[in-house]
Amino acid sequence: MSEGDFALVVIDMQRDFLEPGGFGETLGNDVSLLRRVIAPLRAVLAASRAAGVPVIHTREGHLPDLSDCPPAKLLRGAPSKRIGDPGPMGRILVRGEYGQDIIDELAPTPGELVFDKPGKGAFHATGFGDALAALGVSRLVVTGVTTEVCVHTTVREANDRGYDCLVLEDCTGSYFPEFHRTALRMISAQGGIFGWTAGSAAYLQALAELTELAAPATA
Ligand code: C5J
Repeated sequence: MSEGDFALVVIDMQRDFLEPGGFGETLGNDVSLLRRVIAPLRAVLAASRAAGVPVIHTREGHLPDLSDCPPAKLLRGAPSKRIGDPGPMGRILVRGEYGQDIIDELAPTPGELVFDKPGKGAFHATGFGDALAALGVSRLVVTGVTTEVCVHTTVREANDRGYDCLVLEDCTGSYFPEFHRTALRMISAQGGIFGWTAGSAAYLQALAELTELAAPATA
Protein backbone atom coordinates (compact mmCIF):
# COMPACT_ATOMS: atom_id res chain seq x y z
CA MET A 1 0.00 0.00 0.00
CA SER A 2 1.50 3.32 -0.93
CA GLU A 3 -0.19 6.63 -0.48
CA GLY A 4 -2.45 8.00 -3.15
CA ASP A 5 -2.80 4.94 -5.31
CA PHE A 6 -5.64 3.12 -3.66
CA ALA A 7 -9.33 3.55 -3.00
CA LEU A 8 -11.60 2.15 -0.31
CA VAL A 9 -14.59 0.28 -1.72
CA VAL A 10 -17.66 -0.37 0.43
CA ILE A 11 -19.95 -2.98 -1.06
CA ASP A 12 -23.72 -3.05 -0.47
CA MET A 13 -24.01 -2.03 3.19
CA GLN A 14 -27.74 -1.62 2.58
CA ARG A 15 -30.75 -1.67 4.88
CA ASP A 16 -32.30 -4.50 2.83
CA PHE A 17 -29.39 -6.71 3.88
CA LEU A 18 -28.49 -5.41 7.34
CA GLU A 19 -31.46 -3.96 9.18
CA PRO A 20 -33.49 -5.97 11.66
CA GLY A 21 -36.95 -6.33 10.11
CA GLY A 22 -35.58 -5.87 6.61
CA PHE A 23 -35.63 -8.06 3.53
CA GLY A 24 -32.60 -10.15 4.53
CA GLU A 25 -34.10 -10.98 7.90
CA THR A 26 -37.51 -11.86 6.39
CA LEU A 27 -35.68 -14.55 4.41
CA GLY A 28 -34.68 -16.14 7.72
CA ASN A 29 -31.15 -14.75 7.89
CA ASP A 30 -29.43 -13.67 11.11
CA VAL A 31 -28.56 -10.05 10.33
CA SER A 32 -26.32 -9.78 13.41
CA LEU A 33 -23.74 -11.71 11.38
CA LEU A 34 -23.60 -8.78 8.95
CA ARG A 35 -24.04 -6.07 11.57
CA ARG A 36 -20.80 -7.04 13.32
CA VAL A 37 -19.06 -5.47 10.31
CA ILE A 38 -20.47 -2.01 11.07
CA ALA A 39 -18.17 -0.98 13.95
CA PRO A 40 -14.82 -1.90 12.36
CA LEU A 41 -15.95 -0.49 9.02
CA ARG A 42 -16.91 2.81 10.65
CA ALA A 43 -13.37 3.04 12.03
CA VAL A 44 -11.87 2.21 8.64
CA LEU A 45 -14.09 4.79 6.94
CA ALA A 46 -13.20 7.50 9.44
CA ALA A 47 -9.46 6.89 9.16
CA SER A 48 -9.57 6.61 5.37
CA ARG A 49 -11.55 9.83 5.02
CA ALA A 50 -9.15 11.62 7.37
CA ALA A 51 -6.20 10.38 5.29
CA GLY A 52 -7.81 11.53 2.03
CA VAL A 53 -8.33 8.03 0.63
CA PRO A 54 -11.08 8.07 -2.03
CA VAL A 55 -14.16 6.15 -0.86
CA ILE A 56 -16.59 4.48 -3.25
CA HIS A 57 -19.85 2.85 -2.18
CA THR A 58 -22.05 0.43 -4.08
CA ARG A 59 -25.69 -0.57 -3.69
CA GLU A 60 -27.25 -3.60 -5.32
CA GLY A 61 -30.49 -2.48 -6.94
CA HIS A 62 -32.61 -2.24 -10.03
CA LEU A 63 -34.56 0.33 -11.98
CA PRO A 64 -38.21 0.61 -10.87
CA ASP A 65 -39.38 -1.05 -14.12
CA LEU A 66 -36.85 -3.88 -13.53
CA SER A 67 -35.65 -3.54 -17.14
CA ASP A 68 -32.08 -4.04 -15.88
CA CYS A 69 -32.91 -7.25 -14.04
CA PRO A 70 -32.36 -10.36 -16.15
CA PRO A 71 -35.29 -12.84 -16.00
CA ALA A 72 -32.95 -15.47 -14.53
CA LYS A 73 -32.21 -13.19 -11.56
CA LEU A 74 -35.84 -12.10 -11.19
CA LEU A 75 -37.04 -15.68 -10.88
CA ARG A 76 -34.71 -16.55 -8.02
CA GLY A 77 -35.61 -16.56 -4.35
CA ALA A 78 -38.80 -17.18 -2.46
CA PRO A 79 -41.82 -16.64 -4.80
CA SER A 80 -43.42 -13.89 -2.66
CA LYS A 81 -40.12 -12.14 -1.92
CA ARG A 82 -38.57 -11.47 -5.27
CA ILE A 83 -36.79 -8.39 -6.55
CA GLY A 84 -39.36 -5.66 -7.12
CA ASP A 85 -41.96 -7.16 -4.76
CA PRO A 86 -43.18 -5.06 -1.83
CA GLY A 87 -40.87 -5.63 1.14
CA PRO A 88 -40.75 -4.37 4.71
CA MET A 89 -38.73 -1.29 3.67
CA GLY A 90 -40.14 -0.67 0.20
CA ARG A 91 -39.84 -2.61 -3.04
CA ILE A 92 -37.10 -5.20 -2.68
CA LEU A 93 -33.75 -4.09 -4.17
CA VAL A 94 -35.33 -1.30 -6.21
CA ARG A 95 -33.37 1.92 -6.54
CA GLY A 96 -34.70 4.82 -4.53
CA GLU A 97 -36.50 2.63 -2.00
CA TYR A 98 -35.65 3.09 1.69
CA GLY A 99 -34.40 -0.47 2.10
CA GLN A 100 -32.09 -0.22 -0.90
CA ASP A 101 -30.16 2.66 0.60
CA ILE A 102 -27.03 2.46 2.73
CA ILE A 103 -27.45 2.14 6.51
CA ASP A 104 -27.24 5.42 8.44
CA GLU A 105 -24.10 4.34 10.33
CA LEU A 106 -22.11 4.15 7.09
CA ALA A 107 -23.83 6.86 5.06
CA PRO A 108 -21.66 8.31 2.28
CA THR A 109 -20.38 11.80 2.89
CA PRO A 110 -20.92 14.54 0.27
CA GLY A 111 -18.63 13.96 -2.70
CA GLU A 112 -18.23 10.22 -2.21
CA LEU A 113 -19.22 8.18 -5.22
CA VAL A 114 -22.14 5.76 -4.95
CA PHE A 115 -22.85 3.25 -7.71
CA ASP A 116 -26.11 1.36 -8.06
CA LYS A 117 -25.35 -2.00 -9.58
CA PRO A 118 -27.75 -4.48 -11.13
CA GLY A 119 -25.30 -7.35 -10.77
CA LYS A 120 -23.27 -8.84 -7.99
CA GLY A 121 -20.01 -7.28 -9.17
CA ALA A 122 -19.37 -3.53 -9.02
CA PHE A 123 -18.02 -3.32 -12.57
CA HIS A 124 -20.96 -4.84 -14.46
CA ALA A 125 -23.24 -2.19 -16.03
CA THR A 126 -21.97 0.67 -13.85
CA GLY A 127 -19.53 3.56 -14.08
CA PHE A 128 -17.34 2.02 -11.38
CA GLY A 129 -14.47 1.05 -13.71
CA ASP A 130 -14.41 4.50 -15.31
CA ALA A 131 -14.40 6.12 -11.87
CA LEU A 132 -11.40 4.06 -10.79
CA ALA A 133 -9.60 4.96 -14.01
CA ALA A 134 -10.34 8.64 -13.41
CA LEU A 135 -8.97 8.38 -9.86
CA GLY A 136 -5.83 6.74 -11.22
CA VAL A 137 -5.77 4.06 -8.54
CA SER A 138 -4.27 0.62 -9.06
CA ARG A 139 -5.18 -0.94 -5.70
CA LEU A 140 -8.47 -1.46 -3.94
CA VAL A 141 -9.20 -2.03 -0.28
CA VAL A 142 -12.50 -3.88 -0.37
CA THR A 143 -15.12 -4.14 2.40
CA GLY A 144 -18.84 -4.84 2.67
CA VAL A 145 -21.31 -7.67 2.25
CA THR A 146 -21.68 -10.41 1.47
CA THR A 147 -18.20 -11.89 1.41
CA GLU A 148 -18.95 -14.82 -0.86
CA VAL A 149 -21.30 -13.01 -3.25
CA CYS A 150 -20.90 -9.31 -4.07
CA VAL A 151 -17.50 -8.84 -2.42
CA HIS A 152 -16.09 -11.92 -4.15
CA THR A 153 -17.57 -11.05 -7.54
CA THR A 154 -16.22 -7.51 -7.34
CA VAL A 155 -12.74 -8.67 -6.31
CA ARG A 156 -12.67 -11.24 -9.12
CA GLU A 157 -13.77 -8.60 -11.65
CA ALA A 158 -11.15 -6.19 -10.31
CA ASN A 159 -8.40 -8.80 -10.40
CA ASP A 160 -9.15 -9.55 -14.05
CA ARG A 161 -8.85 -5.84 -14.80
CA GLY A 162 -5.42 -5.63 -13.18
CA TYR A 163 -6.29 -4.19 -9.78
CA ASP A 164 -4.54 -5.45 -6.64
CA CYS A 165 -7.20 -6.09 -4.01
CA LEU A 166 -6.91 -6.26 -0.25
CA VAL A 167 -10.08 -7.53 1.44
CA LEU A 168 -10.53 -6.52 5.07
CA GLU A 169 -11.57 -9.65 6.96
CA ASP A 170 -13.54 -8.06 9.81
CA CYS A 171 -15.09 -5.46 7.48
CA THR A 172 -16.74 -8.13 5.33
CA GLY A 173 -19.49 -10.49 6.38
CA SER A 174 -21.91 -13.22 5.40
CA TYR A 175 -25.12 -14.74 6.72
CA PHE A 176 -23.15 -18.02 6.57
CA PRO A 177 -20.02 -17.95 8.76
CA GLU A 178 -18.47 -20.93 6.98
CA PHE A 179 -18.93 -19.23 3.59
CA HIS A 180 -17.25 -16.09 4.98
CA ARG A 181 -14.24 -18.01 6.25
CA THR A 182 -13.88 -20.06 3.10
CA ALA A 183 -14.44 -17.10 0.79
CA LEU A 184 -11.60 -15.24 2.49
CA ARG A 185 -9.31 -18.25 2.22
CA MET A 186 -10.15 -18.62 -1.47
CA ILE A 187 -9.02 -15.06 -2.23
CA SER A 188 -5.48 -15.38 -0.95
CA ALA A 189 -4.88 -19.10 -1.57
CA GLN A 190 -2.09 -20.14 -3.90
CA GLY A 191 0.00 -17.06 -3.27
CA GLY A 192 -2.84 -14.58 -3.70
CA ILE A 193 -4.79 -16.20 -6.54
CA PHE A 194 -6.98 -13.11 -6.91
CA GLY A 195 -6.13 -10.90 -3.94
CA TRP A 196 -5.10 -10.62 -0.32
CA THR A 197 -6.82 -10.39 3.03
CA ALA A 198 -5.96 -8.73 6.35
CA GLY A 199 -7.68 -7.49 9.46
CA SER A 200 -8.72 -3.87 9.72
CA ALA A 201 -6.14 -3.29 12.51
CA ALA A 202 -3.32 -3.96 10.03
CA TYR A 203 -4.90 -1.59 7.50
CA LEU A 204 -5.33 1.15 10.11
CA GLN A 205 -1.72 0.71 11.23
CA ALA A 206 -0.44 0.93 7.64
CA LEU A 207 -2.60 3.99 7.01
CA ALA A 208 -1.26 5.69 10.15
CA GLU A 209 2.32 5.00 9.02
CA LEU A 210 1.62 6.38 5.54
CA THR A 211 -0.01 9.48 6.98
CA GLU A 212 2.99 10.02 9.25
CA LEU A 213 5.41 9.61 6.34
CA ALA A 214 3.43 12.10 4.28
CA ALA A 215 3.26 14.70 7.07
CA PRO A 216 5.68 17.59 6.76
CA ALA A 217 8.53 17.25 9.25
CA THR A 218 8.32 19.69 12.16
CA ALA A 219 11.43 21.42 13.46
C1 C5J B 1 -24.68 -9.14 -1.98
C2 C5J B 1 -26.37 -10.82 -2.33
N1 C5J B 1 -24.54 -7.83 -1.80
N2 C5J B 1 -25.84 -11.67 -1.47
N3 C5J B 1 -25.88 -9.56 -2.47
O1 C5J B 1 -23.81 -9.93 -1.68
O2 C5J B 1 -27.29 -11.17 -3.01
